[in-house]
Amino acid sequence: MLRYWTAGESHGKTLLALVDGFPAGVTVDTDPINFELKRRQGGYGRGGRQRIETDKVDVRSGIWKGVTLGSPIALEVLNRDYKLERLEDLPRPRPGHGDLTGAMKYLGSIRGVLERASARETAVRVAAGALAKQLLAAFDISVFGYVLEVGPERIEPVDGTLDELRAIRDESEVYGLNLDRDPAIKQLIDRAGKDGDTLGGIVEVRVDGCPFGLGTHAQWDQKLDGRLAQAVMAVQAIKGVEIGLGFEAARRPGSQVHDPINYDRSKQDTATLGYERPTNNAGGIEAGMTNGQPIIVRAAKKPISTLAKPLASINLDTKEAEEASYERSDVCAISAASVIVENVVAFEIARAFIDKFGGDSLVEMQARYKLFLEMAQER
Ligand code: EPS
Repeated sequence: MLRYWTAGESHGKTLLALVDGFPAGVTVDTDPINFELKRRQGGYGRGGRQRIETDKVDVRSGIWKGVTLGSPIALEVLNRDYKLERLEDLPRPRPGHGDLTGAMKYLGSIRGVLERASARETAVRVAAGALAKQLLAAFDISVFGYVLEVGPERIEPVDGTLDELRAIRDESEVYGLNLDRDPAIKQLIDRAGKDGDTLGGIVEVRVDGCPFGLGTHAQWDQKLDGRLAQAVMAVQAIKGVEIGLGFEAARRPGSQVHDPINYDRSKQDTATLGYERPTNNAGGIEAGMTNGQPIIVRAAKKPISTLAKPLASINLDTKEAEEASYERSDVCAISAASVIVENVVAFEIARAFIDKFGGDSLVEMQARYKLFLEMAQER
């Protein structure tokens, strides 16, 4: 079973991810992991912290001569802005952050909760997901995330091949798929910043190349849509997750929701095994299992809760009404969210892949994958 945990505080010494159950025999290249870390730090609307940090992964265990051993892999990203011991507590909880809830739950400080609740922790989730992508790449599975909406504005994706769209996203300062929309989106973010406000948005992730049968209908906690929803919802500030048509499916009759099944023998060697669908409203998952179509996951992110023009709050010592505390923060982190959601989705796909094809070694997985495809083509 593939799984991971993280440790670390926003202004603590370090961030760690411990990845357990990763197969042996995968050549690990840290450059693509660092590329993802850099992308996560970027995007228009980020705050001063990102000028301090230069996130780089250090693989602390589990590899020998650049190849995984099948033993736990410890990933580390150091915090340059380590200053936790010097920081004071916050007196006035910020609405929307974990400040009030955590101080009550743990009967302690706000600082003790906010440091771990901070989205800084997502750096090592991205590192774990980017590692998982190197396993998926061996099976030609790609995971691609981008920004669809910022506040009230939509970035309608242009048409193009995956490679073309990737080039557009990597050129966009907001990580959208329509460069013409960048100026308006940047203006919107600038305005929010000037107003002391923040902005959220919607990101979409698309997974191409998954075979039939990742996930299972047989038990609730192994349904792939359920696992994806949990992983994505557990990203800081995410308030909604949709797969395929998502909430829109509820508004349409069945005839306009379900994807008709055709058969095209010439596509027998592709992920669909020839079972082509003119639409992909299911978002690649039926009954908790992949159906050979691209997986489509969307996530809604709320605006960052640290506001330069703070909302009403209470001083926890005096119980007097006061404005919420303000700490340096970002105006808009939706671009970063697209990188984070992309990578947590990648990890869940790798997990489901290992559940189906075993996870001791890459060579055994490849042999079992090939055998499964042969058997499924004959089904
Ligand atoms: C965050 C507050 C800001 C963000 C941080 C998340 O950090 P700081 O208080 O140090 O300015 O920049 O995100 C990151 C540091 C990061 O790497 O993503 C928060 O309160 O959640």
